[in-house]
Order: sequence, then structure tokens, then C-alpha cells
Amino acid sequence: MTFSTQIKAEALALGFDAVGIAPAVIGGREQARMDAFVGGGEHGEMAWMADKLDRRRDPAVLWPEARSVIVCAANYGPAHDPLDDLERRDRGAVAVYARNKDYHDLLKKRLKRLARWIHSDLGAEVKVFVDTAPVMEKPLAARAGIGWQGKHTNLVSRGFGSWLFLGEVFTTLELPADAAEVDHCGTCRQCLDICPTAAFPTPYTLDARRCISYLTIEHKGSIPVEFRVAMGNRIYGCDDCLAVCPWNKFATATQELAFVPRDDLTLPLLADLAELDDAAFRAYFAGSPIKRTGRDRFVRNVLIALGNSGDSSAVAVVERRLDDASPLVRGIAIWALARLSSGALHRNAARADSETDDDVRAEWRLALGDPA
Ligand code: B12
Ligand code: SF4
Ligand code: SF4
Repeated sequence: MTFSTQIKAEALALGFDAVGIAPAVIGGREQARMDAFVGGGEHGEMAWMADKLDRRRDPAVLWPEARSVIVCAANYGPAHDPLDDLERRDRGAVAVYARNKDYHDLLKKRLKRLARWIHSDLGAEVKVFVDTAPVMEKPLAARAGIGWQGKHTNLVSRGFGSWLFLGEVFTTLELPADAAEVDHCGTCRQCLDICPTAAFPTPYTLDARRCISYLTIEHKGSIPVEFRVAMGNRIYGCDDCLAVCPWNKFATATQELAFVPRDDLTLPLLADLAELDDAAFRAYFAGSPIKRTGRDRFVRNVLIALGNSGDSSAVAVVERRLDDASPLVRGIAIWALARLSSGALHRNAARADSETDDDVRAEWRLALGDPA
């Protein structure tokens, strides 16, 4: 058996669903696009993308001795169509990837086992990367033959559709590369057309600042007014462009227990989530990727969804958040209340006079239609 065959067999035995090998190189076109993305500010507040840009765009800067990248992928395919969840307006839609354990933990554990085995049995140097590391994972996965970057920019696989997590072992071994996968999008543009916030300036490019995934997970301040209605009931991430892809007809539901959705993260009641304080938030989301946003940003998202719910029974819940200690939460509660009931908004309008935070005062002015 060659080293490559042994490595792939070991990765599959560890529980990965697909594995491929690429040279430790990123192409000039991909580098140019990364430069344009960061240079044009399309990464928004994700300053960590610009911070290590030289390493991210070039594996030779990240680790000059690296020769090959073993790209490993794990299937997190849902058992149902996530687009159906968008109809349940009194409940929150959580992106499929975040409905159970944080995938970073599981992938990293498996990648480290694979790396230890390569080091001890094949005598090579190794380094493990997943998601948060400064690595361009999708172009590497495409070069390793696992899939291609679709027009929504994510990796699509003929066997698993849109639903693969990616992770890599970089090594000093000079391994024969697999054939890169070719683009199978053809004339299709379903992912581009379904995007609720028109986040794709052109096919294959994304302006993160307009993407609901970015707005609900990465963006720290208040969410720009122009995107609030379009968010609907999406409270953490977004799957629309992934879910609509026709290649999902070949996808299968994940068998990995850590990725099978938790019942309480499958369409949770918005009214319950809006009442979470810091301690309750941390307990509810222990081990989940959702803990990343912290309580205030999460409740901000929930209040926008409540504002979009059309559910007048939520007025009392939203009114309670007008007294929240967080200005971020107070401000968005005003917007949500204005959407649900102008009577309730005006009943509370006197609060605008005693508000000390500038941003919250601006929300009051916006809601009351006062341009001053
Ligand atoms: C930053 C980031 C985000 C940002 C920006 C997303 C983006 N598309 O860049 C935000 C917060 C919006 C985000 C959202 C999501 N993310 Co994210 N994210 C990342 C991260 C950390 C870096 C991605 C990156 O480098 N972006 C910069 C841009 C410039 O790179 P790019 O998308 O590859 O751009 C390429 C194309 O534009 C292409 N290109 C340009 N012009 C042309 C023309 C043609 C013809 C072609 C073919 C190509 C092409 O060239 C560029 C370079 O390859 C990666 C992890 C990692 N370290 O790679 C995860 C990662 C991409 N995310 C992931 C996931 C799951 C998601 C979400 C689905 C989560 C959710 N459900 O909410 C959404 C999907 C949104 C979407 N449509 O992309 C997975 C994707 C797995 C997969 N199968 O592809 C990754 C790989 C994490 C992981 N380890 O599994 N994410
Ligand atoms: S994740 Fe949602 S908002 Fe972001 S690009 Fe895809 S469809 Fe648009
Ligand atoms: S929806 Fe269509 S265009 Fe978008 S990634 Fe899938 S095949 Fe490509």
C-alpha cells in the first residue's frame, strides 16, 4: 500500500466521510480573489481575516516546509429540508451546522489522531487546521478532489451536496495529489436567486457584510435596518443557498450523533429564547457553536425574528427587553415592538426621553418617525 492509500484508509476509519490530497499551494486566481475580498472590506468586522492575510493566502508563508495537504470532510447532512423551517414564524431557524455540538471539537480530535498516526508510523512532520486557522479550506478541498466551489462559494460534493465540514492535516510528506474536482454548476443559479439579502455581487463571490450568516454570528453591533425584515426567523446562520442546491438530492442524513440536531435547537420558541439571561444562555448553549455570539447578540437576533413573527402575543416579551441592561438588546427591542404593535410602541415612547445611549435614542427616533 502507498502512503496515500494508507492515510486515506486511516482517515475514513477515524470517521471522516471523504478525504483527498492536494499540494500545499493556493492558485493565483484564488489568492487574487482573497485579496479583493479583504481589500474591498467585504469581510466586514472579521478583522482576523486581514490580520493573518499573508499566511491565509499562501501555505508557503504559513508553513514553508509543508508539501501536501490531506483534506478531510465530515457529512452533517440534515434529515429534512431546512427551507421548511422558515415558515414557522414563532420559532427560530438555527443553521443546520449549529444544531448540536461544535464541529470544531470533533474534527480537531479526529485530525489530531490522524496527524499523530502519520507522525509515528510514517515519520513525517504534521500540523492540524480547522476553520478558524488562517487557511483557505475550500480551494484546497477542491484541489484535493472532494468537491468544487459552487456559485454560492461553498464546496459542493457530488456525493454529499452542500453538507460537508472541512479540516486539514498539513504535512512535510510529498504525496501524489488527487485530481481536482471540476465545476458542475452549469447554468444553474438557484443559490444566487434565493439569497434573501442579495449577498452575491457576482456568481462565485460573496459580500459577507450582506450575508445573514455573517450578520447573525460575526457582526457585533446592531444589524443594519435594511437587512432586518429579510432575516425572517433566522436567528443563527443561514442555509438558504446551501439548501436549494440540486446536488443535495445525492446527500444523506448524517449518522454522526454529535451532528444530529438537539430537540431544543430544532425550531425553539422565540418567546422562550428572548427571556434568556447570561447564565441561562451559557447553560443552554454549553458545547454548542452558538455560545460564540454571547447572550446579547443572540437575543438581538431573536428580537428581530420576533419583530418579523407577526405574533401579537409576543408584545409583552418584547416590552420586557426595553429595560434590558444591554443597549444592543434595548435598541433592537424598539424596532421589534414597532413591527408588532404601534399601540405598544407609543405606550412606551416616554422611555425615549430618559434613554442615555445614543444608539438606542436613534432607534427610538427611527421607530417614532422622528427625524430630529
Ligand atoms: C470567513 C468565513 C465565512 C464568512 C464569509 C463566507 C465566504 N464565503 O467567504 C461568513 C461568516 C459569511 C461565513 C458563512 C458561512 N460559512 Co463560513 N467560513 C469562513 C472561513 C473562516 C473563511 C472563508 C474564506 O476564506 N473566505 C474568503 C473568500 C475570498 O474565499 P472564498 O469564498 O473561498 O472565495 C473564493 C471564490 O470567490 C472564488 N472565485 C472568485 N471568482 C470566481 C470565479 C469562478 C468562475 C470560480 C470557479 C471561483 C471564483 O475564489 C475565491 C477563493 O477560492 C471558512 C473556513 C476557512 N478557514 O476556510 C469557513 C467555511 C467556508 N464556512 C463554512 C460554513 C458551513 C458556512 C455557512 C454555511 C454557515 C451557515 N449555515 O450559516 C455559511 C455559508 C455562507 C456562504 N454562502 O458562503 C464551511 C464551508 C464548508 C463547505 N462545504 O464549503 C467552512 C469551510 C468551515 C469549515 N471548516 O467547514 N463563513
Ligand atoms: S447564507 Fe443566506 S444570506 Fe448568506 S449568502 Fe447564503 S442565502 Fe444569502
Ligand atoms: S445551487 Fe446551482 S449554482 Fe448554486 S452551487 Fe448548487 S449547482 Fe451551483
